[in-house]
This record gives sequence, C-alpha cells and structure tokens, in this order.
Amino acid sequence: RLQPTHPIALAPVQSPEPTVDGFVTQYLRNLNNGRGVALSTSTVNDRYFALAATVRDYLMARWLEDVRRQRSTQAKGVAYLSAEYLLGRQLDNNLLATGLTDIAAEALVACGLDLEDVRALEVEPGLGNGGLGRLAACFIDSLATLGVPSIGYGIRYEYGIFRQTFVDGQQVEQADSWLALGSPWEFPHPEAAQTISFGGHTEQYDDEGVTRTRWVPSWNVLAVPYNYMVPGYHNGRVNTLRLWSAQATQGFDLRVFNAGDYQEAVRAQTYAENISKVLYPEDSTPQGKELRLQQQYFFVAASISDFVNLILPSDFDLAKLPDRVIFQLNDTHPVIGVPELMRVLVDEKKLEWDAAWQITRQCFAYTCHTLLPEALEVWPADLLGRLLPRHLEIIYRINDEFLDEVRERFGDDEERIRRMSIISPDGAVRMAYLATVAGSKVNGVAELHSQLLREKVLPDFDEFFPGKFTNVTNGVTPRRFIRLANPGLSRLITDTIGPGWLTDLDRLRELEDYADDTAFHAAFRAVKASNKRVLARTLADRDGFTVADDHLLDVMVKRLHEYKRQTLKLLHIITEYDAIASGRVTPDQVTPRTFVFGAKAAPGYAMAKRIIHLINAVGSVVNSDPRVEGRLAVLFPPNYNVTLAERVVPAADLSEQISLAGKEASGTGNMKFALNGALTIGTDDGANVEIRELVGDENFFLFGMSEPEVADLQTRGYHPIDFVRADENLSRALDLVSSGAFSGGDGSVFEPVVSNLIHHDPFMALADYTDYIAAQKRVDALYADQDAWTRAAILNVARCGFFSSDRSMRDYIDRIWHTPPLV
Ligand code: RUG
Repeated sequence: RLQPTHPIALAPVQSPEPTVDGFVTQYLRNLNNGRGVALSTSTVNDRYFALAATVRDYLMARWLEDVRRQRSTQAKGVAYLSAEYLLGRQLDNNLLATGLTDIAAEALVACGLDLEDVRALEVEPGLGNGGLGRLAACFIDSLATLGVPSIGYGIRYEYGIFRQTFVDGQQVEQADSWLALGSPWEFPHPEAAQTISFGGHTEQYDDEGVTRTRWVPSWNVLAVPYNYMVPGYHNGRVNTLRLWSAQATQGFDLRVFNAGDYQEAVRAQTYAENISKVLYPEDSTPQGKELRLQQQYFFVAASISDFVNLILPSDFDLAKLPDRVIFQLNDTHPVIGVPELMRVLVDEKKLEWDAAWQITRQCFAYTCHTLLPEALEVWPADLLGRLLPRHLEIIYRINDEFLDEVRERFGDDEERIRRMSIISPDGAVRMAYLATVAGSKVNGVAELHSQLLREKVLPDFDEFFPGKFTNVTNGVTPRRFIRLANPGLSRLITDTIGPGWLTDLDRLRELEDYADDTAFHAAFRAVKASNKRVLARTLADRDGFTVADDHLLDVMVKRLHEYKRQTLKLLHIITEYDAIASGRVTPDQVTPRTFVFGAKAAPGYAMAKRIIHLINAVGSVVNSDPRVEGRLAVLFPPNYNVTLAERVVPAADLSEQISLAGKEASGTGNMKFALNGALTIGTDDGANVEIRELVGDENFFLFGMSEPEVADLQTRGYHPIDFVRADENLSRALDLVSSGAFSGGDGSVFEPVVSNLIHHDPFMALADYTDYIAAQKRVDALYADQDAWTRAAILNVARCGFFSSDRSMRDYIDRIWHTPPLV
C-alpha cells in the first residue's frame, strides 16, 4: 500500500490565517475556485456561499481532528437520536464560535461587500416543529462547547416546517424549499450510504446447528449521510450532526416494480425518496401514519448501523458497547431503535438474546417531552408488522419477558399486567412503554413534568424500576439566544461582570449587585429600547408593520395549541379593547401595549387554524378602531421561526406562558424571554415553576389554578358557564366574538371557538380568566413604575443562568450518560 511521503501530506490539516488578509485570500479563493465566478460578476448568492465556505475552512482542521480523536480514543460518547433539529441560521453562529465575526466583516468591506447584505441571504433549515427540535439544536451546541464526544443523528428533510402566510387572516401553508439554492453547510457522502430495508417476512434457518431467524425484506432504500459541523464556542472543538437523506436503490425498482417499465421505475424512485421529503408538521400530537414510521425507522436504522459498522473498529467487542455509546431517544420518535439494535446484535452479529438484551438496556436512555397521554406514540401492530416484521417479533418477545418479570414480582395481577403491557389491549405497540422498559434512564424535561410523569403517566413503571426515572430540566444555548440575539445586553453584561459568563451562565448572578444601580438601570433600559427598535425595523421590512416605541411589548410566541391557550390571551385583549370601545375607560387609562403573536398551526388542526384566524380578525378591528387611539395594537407576523425569535425575544417586556397547569412539559421560550429581561406572566406549569422559584414571586406574575387544583376541578366537573356567569367582563368578551364584532357582523365565523370554550374545553381557559385579568392588572401597575419594573427585569436575567443548556448537558452527563468531556 502506498503511504504519504510529502511533508504537507504528513502535516496536520492547516487552517487559513485568522487575519483580515488571510480571510480575504481564502474568501476570494472560494469565490473563484468554489463558485467559478469573479468578485465583479458574483451574485449575492455566490458571495454568501463563498463566505460560508470560508468559515467552514477555518473549522475544518479542528473538525477532522475531533473526528479522528473521537475514533482513536474510543471514549464513550453520546449518539443523540432526534427526528427534529430546528437549527436556525448557521453563518452567524459559526462565525461567533470561531471568533471570526469582526475579521469577516472587515474582510468583506475590503472586498467592497457588506456582511449584513450577505447574511440576509441565508435560509434557516426549519427541520423541526418547535420546542423539541430547537432543544435538540441547543443540546448539540452545548455538547460541542463542553467538548463531549457526541454525534447528532436525524433526517435531512427536503422540506422543513411549512412557510406560513396569511390570506384574509387565515393560515395558508407553503412548501419550505430551504434547499432550493443548495446548502453551503452540508457535506454529502453518497459513497457511505446505508441500505435500509422494509417489509417482507421472517424465516428460520439452520446456522451450523443453531436455529436462527432472519428477516427477508421486500424493499429497501438508501440512506445517504449529510454531515454538518457543530462547532463549540471558542474551544476549538467541532462535533458532527449527521442527517440522512433517502434515495432509491436500483434493487428497489427491480424487485418491487416490473423491470423495463420506465414510468413505474421512476414512480418507485419517488416513493423511496418520499421518506425524507417532508417534516411532519405536527407538534405534541403524533400522526400515526405509515410514512412517519418509515421515517423513524429509516433514520434510526441508518444511525445504528453507521455507529456499529462504520464508527466502531471492525474487531470491536460488542459486549463493551455500553462503555462506548449511549443512544439518547429524543421522545418516542426514535424508539424503534430498541428492537433494531436487538436485531443487529442477535440476527446480524449472532449474539445470544440475553446478552444482546443486557447490552441494549444499557445503550439507550429515553426523554419524554409530553404530559398528554394521547400524545404518546402508539403503532398498530399490523402496520408495524407489515413494515418491520422482525421488529414486531422482537417487541413481542421483549414484552413477554418483561411481563414475566412483572408476574414474578406481583403475581397474577392481571389488571397491572394489562396496564404495563407494551402491547395495548387493542393490539398497538406503546412506544413510550417500550422505551421505558429498554431505557437505562427515563427523564422528564422539568421538575413538575418529571414528577407528573412518574405519578400520573407511568406510575407502574416508576414502582417497578426504582431509580430509573429522573429529571433534567431543559435549557437553551446562551450563545444563540443571548449573545447573537441580544448583542447589546451581552456587551452590557461583559462590561459589568467581565467575560466568561457565556460558558458559565451561573455567573449572571453577579448582576444582582446592580439591581438597584441607577447607571446600570439606564443602560439596561437603553438596551431594551434599542432591541425594540431593531424589532420594529425587522417587522417593518418583513411585514410592513409599525411598532410604537413607547408600548409595553406583550409577547406570546409558540405553536398554536389549545393547551397553550392563545384564546385566553385573546380574551384579555378583547377585554381591554371592550373597555375602551364601550367607553368604560378612556384610552389614556390603559397601559399602551402591543401584543405580538407568533404561531403556526398544524395544517390538519382545524380549531388551531380558526384561532389563528380569530387573532388576525381581532387584530384588524383593534388596530383600526380610532377610539383606541393607538393605545393597543395586535401584531401577528406570519411564519414565526428561529430567525424571527432572535429579534422578538430580546425586545419583549412581557412573556406569556399561560398553558393549563400540568399540560406544558417544560417550555423553553419561557427561559429565553426571562434570560433576556422579560417578565413572565404564567401559570404554575412546566419550567415556569422553576423560573418563578429562581427569580422570586415578586418578579413573576403567577396566576391560575395549580396542577392539583386542575385535577380537583376535573374530578368535581368543569362547568365553563359558571365562570362566564361569574365575570361580566368574560361574558362581554365572549359575546363580542359571538356577535360577529370581529367578523363583519357574521357571528357564525368564530362561533366554534366560543362554543368550544363554553362546552368542551379540556384546557379550561375560562376557569383561569378572572385570575389572569387580575394578574395583568399587576403587570400594568408594575410597568407604571419603571424603576421597579427594570429591577425585576434585571433580577430575571441575573437569576436564570440555571437555564443554560450547558447545565442541562452536565445534568444528562451526571445522571444519565456518564460521558465526560474529552480533554
Ligand atoms: O411541548 C413540549 C415542550 O413543553 C418542551 O419544552 C419541548 C422540549 O422538551 O418539547 C415539546 N414537545 C413535546 N414537542 N413535541 C412534543 C411531543 O411529545
């Protein structure tokens, strides 16, 4: 075999010089050689691609070195399995990580270009729905920043979360073709494609005297890996995100369809490639569609095979797999990985069942992200068996052996056995149960959520597996959500407490000393005012909106879901409006407020879409009624995404976190707002509980029923009409909607929303209305005292360092993964 001899080939990979000259040289090289254009004839797209390529060049040596080191040391690492990664734009993040932002800006000026113009071209990869996908993106950022060996695995959807537009106030979805111009951040490796099989049947065969089972699939697709760099912040580390794209195999066309029938063959190809075509636009409500299961198995099987067959050395002793990797299951979406690893170990690697199960049970851990029992995925056994017959057999055996253990402990307690069976009475596979049985640990995502998960969703399992359940409260990356989103606040913090806080967010505590400092107050307020101007410019350019600069900015941005209760927020707005419109108060008696909404509804969720329509309808009436004198405004920019969040969050004064207690697992928007100095009005739900405990009751507007009170009301029977009768403002607000005040006099348009609230609202919006309005009055009162408000806002920032995703990662490492950083 030939060996390299040239000194350059033997030397480590070189990075370009981290100077303006070095950057310019590399940038022009990328423009000329990579794009095939001269600077003078380049388009903005060329310039953006060349810039991205240049940033990549600076990261490359570190990336290659990290990949090499992670393999050569064979240190234990995390394989994070997630069907969603809501990444946000990459350019600024990667410039920040490498510390090249100023050099790049100067280099572009030297080329006669403006970084601002170029960065505007980036389309964010919207490969997630909301909190769950964004959490995965924050976690991989933190893992890289902590230097923990890890790889993120997921799906490279050709179309991410839909682009939302409004037509006559109603949501219309458009395809998100984020790859239309290509992506400069990905590295495709078609030569490393994995073959992923589906369908067919299983059969037994004799393997040198041992009877074994093999799967004889009927069709397959290729999983092509696309690698993305995940740079740590200022630490010279770069991890990998590997997303899989589906491609047809030749065998596919030949086996499934008649050879020679060209049109059928092309159709077959489309069928295969559909697997990674589009992200399911559902959040917290599983779809149960076959294509979804295909997606799940597709990426999980490719990832496990990638790890076991390519990343591990060929002579690796699989008994030691738990010392080398932990597969973290982000929700139930990747849980089919459990029987897949069993299949690989037993059928392919020929381990004994018990040995394989020993290994598998140590190699997985499961994070549950919901409290809605109906949101836990179940797959009908016939569907699963048709698509993955061998996996269904494996699941049945896992279940049989598990239920034997249950019987051993509890005797023939058939009721308990029925409750704990991985197979439901109607023959469906309960994926959360499978994950709980197989996982070395099971965690919820906030203290309250983890407690309710143990007590209400999986109590039998908690009893059966002492010590298996734990909590890791979610977190958000301060690099993107403070440093990039809020450069003004970041500068102020650094000027006040010095550098270093961005990777040690508990240090924000030092700001408490400045909570009563007049000069700090002024600077803090100036930052907020400036962020509001930036948002105003963004919304003017993007949507043609005007944002008043002297209003309290009251923000509710999150997926549209009845449990999150956007309708409760609307009822508050309508009440404020009604007070003015009916002449009961004069406009100057209300706190001037701009209400900002951002929310996408799942395309098939009719009620959510109607609520979006109602928000827009209320907005157009309130915004155009001269009696309001511009004291209230409702803004609903369409297509809320990570890029817009980075503008909205730093500008907000008030953060609306008003879900029914016991329904929001954690929330992460709540953390972003508090860290950027917004005060929260919220129920005792999800991570709100921990935010309130940390910032203090006096710096948080708590309202509404607690989770036990909700449970109690449910038991006693919830009669919404009692609440309507008890509060005149509430009945007036509902009457306004029913009377057609927001629908040109036609009351029928929004009647379903009102009727739902009054007749069958499992999320009890009306029960919390009166207390919510009272809490909003406390908001008004505090806002009237700007010093007191600013003090509370500063304390929110100072006391929320706990919500860094770096801390979440440390908790996962200590409690679940045991994967120390690689030094
Ligand atoms: O709804 C939850 C949020 O409360 C949570 O903050 C987020 C991250 O843990 O996950 C969200 N989620 C849950 N998204 N999809 C699900 C379905 O189980």
